[in-house]
Amino acid sequence: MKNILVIGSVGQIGSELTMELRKRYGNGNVVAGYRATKPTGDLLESGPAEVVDATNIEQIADVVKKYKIDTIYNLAAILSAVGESKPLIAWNIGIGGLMNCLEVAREYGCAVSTPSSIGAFGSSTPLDNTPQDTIMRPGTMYGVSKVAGELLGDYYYKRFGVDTRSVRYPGIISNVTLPGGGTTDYAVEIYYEAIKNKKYTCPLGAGTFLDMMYMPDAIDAAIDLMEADPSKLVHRNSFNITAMSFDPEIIAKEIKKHIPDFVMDYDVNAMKQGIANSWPNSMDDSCARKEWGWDPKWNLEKMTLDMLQAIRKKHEMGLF
Ligand code: NAD
Ligand code: AKB
Repeated sequence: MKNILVIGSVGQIGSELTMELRKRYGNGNVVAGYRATKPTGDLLESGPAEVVDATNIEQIADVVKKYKIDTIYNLAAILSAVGESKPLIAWNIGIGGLMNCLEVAREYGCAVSTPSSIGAFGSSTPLDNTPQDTIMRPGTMYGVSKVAGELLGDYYYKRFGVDTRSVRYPGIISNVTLPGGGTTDYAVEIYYEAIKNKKYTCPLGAGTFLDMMYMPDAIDAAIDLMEADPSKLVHRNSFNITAMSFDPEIIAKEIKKHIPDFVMDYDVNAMKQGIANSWPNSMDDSCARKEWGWDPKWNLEKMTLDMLQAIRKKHEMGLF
């Protein structure tokens, strides 16, 4: 990777991935692609930024030509909860946007990374120790687009030799940019509410186990996979990866170790609960470990300490 375009660079993952890519490959070599919201602060000032709507193939091609892009990270998506009320938009961005990236990549010889998700699985999938290769019949538009996206990635690799690689992310927890409307957002919101109000009302019920990951591991995974030796890759789209699995009770207990008067109650959101119930409790990520050395560094204890420190600092600065 030398010249990189990140589409969706102001989102939860994009805002941190773009900065890490700039650190590793040079500020001028990583273009922050955005659609409606212009990047601000370091993201805007540290390197090039261009309007790139994933649904506009000319815009992607123009930026690829202008900056001699060799790798596209396509992060444009509508996440699971929002996607249920906007299925057509979710499909057009998730699949129309991906098709545009793949076609541009085919013409200009780019590699493409488009994250998949635990949302690609559904209630007929084995939900414990979910295998890499298993039944995938999701019950959400988000999941339908993720399965189709995985298949398209493999198709463009096999049919046209486009270097497509991707991970199936679990819920990503971070403290820079808020999550964009998913089912796992609660695991970020709980930290903000713990700092601000010492109280959180959880939309998922006790006992709802889901895979999760701290952002630094998510960023490393995205970059390490694109840097991996292709001769070692048996799979391509997409690799199960996970760092921890917990339910709301477990994360609340961990927060209480640092904020003893923190309390959590429940107001279960039926739509989010239904989605969460159809997703894995915990995935088997042994293929990622074997094929490209996936090895997460952050567990719940370490992450909670770091999250609370970072969010407390933001609160003291009056940022929320
Ligand atoms: P996000 O919603 O925070 O960011 C997505 C970004 O894409 C936003 O900035 C949005 O403005 C932009 N966007 C929307 N439509 C666009 C378009 N037509 N053209 C260009 N940009 C557009 O999402 P995220 O959490 O950063 O997720 C990034 C990717 O990772 C997505 O594919 C998502 O499905 C996947 N993922 C995320 C998580 C997670 O927990 N965050 C977990 C699994 C997979
Ligand atoms: C969501 O909940 O939609 C995302 C995801 C796990 O894909 N965070």
